[in-house]
Amino acid sequence: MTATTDGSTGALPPRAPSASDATAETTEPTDSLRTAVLDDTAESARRAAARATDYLLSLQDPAGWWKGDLETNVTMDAEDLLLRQFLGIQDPRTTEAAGRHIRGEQRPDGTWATFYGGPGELSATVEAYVALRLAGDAPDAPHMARASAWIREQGGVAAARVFTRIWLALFGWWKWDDLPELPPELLYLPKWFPLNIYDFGCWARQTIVPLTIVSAKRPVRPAPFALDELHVDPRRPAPPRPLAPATSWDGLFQRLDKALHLYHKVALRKLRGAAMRAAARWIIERQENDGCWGGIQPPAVYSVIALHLLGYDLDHPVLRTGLASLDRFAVWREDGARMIEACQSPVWDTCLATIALADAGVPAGHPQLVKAADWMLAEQIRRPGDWSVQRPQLPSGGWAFEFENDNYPDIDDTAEVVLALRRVQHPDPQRVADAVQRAVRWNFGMQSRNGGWGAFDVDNTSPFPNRLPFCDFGEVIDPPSADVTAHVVEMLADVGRAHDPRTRRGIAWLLAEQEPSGAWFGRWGTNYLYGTGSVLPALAAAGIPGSHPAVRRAVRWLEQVQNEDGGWGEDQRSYQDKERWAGRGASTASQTAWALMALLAAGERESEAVRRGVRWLTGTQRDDGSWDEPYFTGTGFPWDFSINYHLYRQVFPLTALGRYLGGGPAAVGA
Ligand code: R03
Repeated sequence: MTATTDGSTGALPPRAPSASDATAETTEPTDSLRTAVLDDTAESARRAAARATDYLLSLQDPAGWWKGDLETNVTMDAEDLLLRQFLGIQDPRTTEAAGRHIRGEQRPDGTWATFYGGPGELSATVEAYVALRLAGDAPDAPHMARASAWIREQGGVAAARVFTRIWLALFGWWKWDDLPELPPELLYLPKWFPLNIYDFGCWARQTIVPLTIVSAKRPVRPAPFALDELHVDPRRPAPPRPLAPATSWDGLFQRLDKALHLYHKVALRKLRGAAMRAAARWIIERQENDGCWGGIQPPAVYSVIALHLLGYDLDHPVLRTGLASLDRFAVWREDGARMIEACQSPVWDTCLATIALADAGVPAGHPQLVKAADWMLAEQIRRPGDWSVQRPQLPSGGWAFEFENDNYPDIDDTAEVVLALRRVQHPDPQRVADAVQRAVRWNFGMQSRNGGWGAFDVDNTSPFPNRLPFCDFGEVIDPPSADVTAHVVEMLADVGRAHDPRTRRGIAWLLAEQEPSGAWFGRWGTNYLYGTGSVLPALAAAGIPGSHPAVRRAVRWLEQVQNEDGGWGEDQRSYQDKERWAGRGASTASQTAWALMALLAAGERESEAVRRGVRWLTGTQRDDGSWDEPYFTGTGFPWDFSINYHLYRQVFPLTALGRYLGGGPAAVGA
C-alpha cells in the first residue's frame, strides 16, 4: 500500500511495518463468486482512482501548491461589510457582490445557518441581516422581515454572541457597557498568572489582544439606520442577565467582570495608555509578511480596527497591507457573488494532496510531486514564534497551515507535511532529510505533559479562559486532541521512531482517549469518523496489530454506523448530541474515505464493509473524476464553527481508493 515510498528517500529509515501491510496481499478467495465481486470492485476502484488522480493533478498551482476553497459561513462576509462601513471604505462593487452571496445563502425561513443543512443560527442571522441592510435591502422586504421576526423570536440581539454584539456596538446599536470588559492591562499579566494571554489558544490570544484596545476605546461610529427591529423590546435592548451565586465559578467571573467595568471608569490614564501601546507593539510585531495576522480573519479585522483607533491611518503600511491581506481572502464566483474565506489552507491541502497521489500510485519522482515537495520545503518555518514562550530552548522546524503564518506553525501540518515529503523522491534527498529531522525534533518538543499533542501550543489546558463571560463562542484553549496526536504518532512511526518512549506515551494517551463506543472524538474534523479515521492508521503505523482490542472495538463501531447505501456520514449535530448523531448522517465522500482508511489500516481490506464503502465512492464519483460534497466535514470549533474544505472531497477518497488498491505504480496509469 505504501510501496512507492520505500526507498524513495534513501537517507531516511524505512517505514515501520504496519498491520495493514500484512494484509495488503490478497488472501485466498473463499469462492469464485466472491472473487469476481471483489475483482469487479477493484476494477471500478482502479478506474475511479485514475480519474481522481488526473483531476487532482489538474488542480495544482504552477507554484506547486494545492488550495481548495475554505467555505465557512456568512459571518465572514457580513463582518467584511461592517469593517468597511466602520473604516469608511465601502465600495459599491464589493457591497453588491457580498450582498449577493449573503442573500444566496439565506434559507426559506429567513435564517442563516453556519453549515449546510444546519439549523438557523442567531448570531449569523443577525450579522447577515445587518450586512444586507448596509447593502441597501429594506427592512420590510419579505426576506428581511422573515429574518428579523425570527431574530426577535430567538431573543433578539441580546441573545447573540459577544462578537456579534461588539460589531453592533461599533455603530451604537449595542451599548459597550453591556459587553464583557477586556482590559489592555491583561498584557501585563506574567506567563505564570491565570488568564495571561498565553493561557489562551493562539487564535483567541491574537483576537483578544486587539480587542483589548477596542474595548478600552469604546468607539461608536454614526449608524446609517436604526436597528430596533432586532430587539424583543427596543426600549430595553439589554435585559439584565441573572447573576450566578458568588460561590460558583460563573458567579465569580461575573463579579470579576463587574469589577472590571468599574475599573474601566477609573483606570489610570498613564497605565492604560502604556498598556494600549504595548498591545499595539505586540500586534505589529506579529504582522506577517503578506500583511495578515495569523493567517485567519478574526485577528486581522480586529487588529486593523484597533490600530486605526490608535491613530494609524489607512495608508500606513501596516493598515494598507493588513487590509490588502483581507481582500485576498475573497473568492469571486462566476455569478458575481463574493465569498470571504476565514483562512486559507494551502499547506494543509498540499500535503494531503501529495499523500493522496502517492497512495494512488503516482510515481514518487513525478514532476508534480517534486514541485509540491519543493514548495513545501520552502515553507518550513525557521524562526521562533508564540510557541517559544513555553519552549524557549526548542529550535524551530514546523509548518503552518496557511501561506504566511510564521509565528504560528502547527503540529498537525508539521506531521502531515513530513508524511507527504517522505512519499516524494526528491532530487536532493539530504535537503528533505534535514527538513524532516528539524520537524521531528520540533514535534517531539511540542508534546504536552499528558503525552498528547495540541494543535499549536504545549500544555494549553488552563480551565480559566473558558469561564470568562467574553468567551461564549468557539474554543479558547488548545488542549491535546486525538486527531492531532494520531497524525504525530503516524509520522513518528513513519520516520522510524515508533518505539521512542515519547511516541509510546502518545499511543498510551490515544488508547486512553477511546470512547466507550470504540470511536475517537474529532476535534478538527467532523467528528468521530475523523477521529477514528486518524487514529487507526496511526496505531497501524506504530505496529499495533489489527487484532488489538481497541482496534477491534473501533472496527465494530465503524461497521455499526455504516449507512445502507454503503457510505459513511456524520452530521455536525454529533457535537451536540453524540448519543444520536455520532457516526450518523448522510454519506459524504470525505467521511466515507475516513472510515475506509480506518478499516484498511485495521486489516479489513477483504471485508464486506470495505467493499460496500469503495462501491459508494466509485458509484458517486462524477465523470470528471471529482466528488460533490455540500456537507461540511471540517471543524474549526466543534458545533460553533464548521468548515467545508473543498479539497477534502478529492484528497481523502483518492487516498482511500489508493490504499484499497494497494498503491504501487501498477495501480493506476498515472
Ligand atoms: C485541520 C487541521 C489544521 N488545523 C488548522 C485549522 C484552521 C481552521 C481555520 C481557523 O479559522 C478561525 C476562524 C475563527 N472564527 N472565530 C475565531 C476563529 C479562529 C480561527 C475565534 C473564536 C474565538 C476567539 C477568537 C477567534 Br476568543 C470565525 C490545525
